[in-house]
Amino acid sequence: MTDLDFPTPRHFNFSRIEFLKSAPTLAQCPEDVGIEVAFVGRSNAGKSSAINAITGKDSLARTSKTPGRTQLMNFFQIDEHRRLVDLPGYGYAKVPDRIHRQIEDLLGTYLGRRHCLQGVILLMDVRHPLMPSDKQFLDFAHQCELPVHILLTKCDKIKRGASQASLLETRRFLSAYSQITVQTFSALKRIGIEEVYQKLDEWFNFDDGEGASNRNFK
Ligand SMILES: Nc1nc2c(ncn2[C@@H]2O[C@H](COP(=O)(O)OP(=O)(O)OP(=O)(O)O)[C@@H](O)[C@H]2O)c(=O)[nH]1
Ligand SMILES: [Mg+2]
Repeated sequence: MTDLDFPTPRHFNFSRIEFLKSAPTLAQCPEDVGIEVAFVGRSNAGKSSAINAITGKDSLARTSKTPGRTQLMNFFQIDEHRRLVDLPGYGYAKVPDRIHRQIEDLLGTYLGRRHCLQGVILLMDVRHPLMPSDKQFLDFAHQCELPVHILLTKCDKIKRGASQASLLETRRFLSAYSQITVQTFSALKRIGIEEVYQKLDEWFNFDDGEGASNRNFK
């Protein structure tokens, strides 16, 4: 375990974020240094939309009504030491088996072996949380001891009571896991953005001047 040896900005800031590269394999990813936070979830869950809402850049990550749009790992550079990663979606039934396996292998390799990966933002549609592929992902993350923060997305599509019920149900399920937090979210209405910032501040070691401690690498 080593302390981070790069300076900590005093404020969370995405103003300079830009697309860095797309990678089809772990070998083609940027050098495994600094800190990465990756967005994962079923195809069409809203990963790319969340990245755009969180960074305040409408067309940074490509969004689509057609599931399975993001098939490569897309890296976005926040600053010299920090990156967000938009990962391919899993669980889309219409993708041929061969592509399914390719995506699963890619996700497993990246999530299991990437040293600079500090945490994962898992997106699930608030109307259909904890699908079998999500549970499979949570087990995998648990085995790898990967911290996970869940966004129950598209909460603008249902009434507040229904989204709170989904939140409670998900929390109940998660009581068996450690290192997993959950919140409701809407990219469209920007609901829950502050909560996401708090989590990213923690993972990215952004210091608000209130004495946030150095984070360690895994
Ligand atoms: N109403 C609403 N629609 C959303 C929200 N987030 C995403 N969407 C819509 O859901 C669809 C899929 O969003 P994407 O962000 O492309 O989803 P993705 O998870 O990146 O999908 P893949 O790259 O295919 O895995 C798009 O039509 C978005 O406009 C949200 O918070 N509210
Ligand atoms: Mg996408």
